[in-house]
Amino acid sequence: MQKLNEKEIEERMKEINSTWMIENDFISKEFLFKDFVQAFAFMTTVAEIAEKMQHHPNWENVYNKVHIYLSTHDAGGLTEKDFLLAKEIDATINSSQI
Ligand code: H2B
Repeated sequence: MQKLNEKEIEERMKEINSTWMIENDFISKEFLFKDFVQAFAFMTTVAEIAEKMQHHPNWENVYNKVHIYLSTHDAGGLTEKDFLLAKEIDATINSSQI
């Protein structure tokens, strides 16, 4: 998969929710839930999506917070796949999130 250049990244950023941020070679977003169970349920859903896409997030979980960082390790930067996964992740969000 082809690494996106700066202009392509800017264009893709406009297509995803504005809560995603660029952090070095990653796009990142923090998700907040009612409690650990809700956060972990979300992570399970994202894990299933990631397996289907064969594209996996870097993430941190502290109690009710899940911080996701997306990048394409094989390409050494951001690719189309990261933006596709970001869209899929946002689509899973429901009332379990605060
Ligand atoms: N996930 C991410 N985020 N980046 C990758 O480059 C990547 C991946 N490569 N998941 C995939 C797995 C690759 O190693 C397998 C063979 O599809």
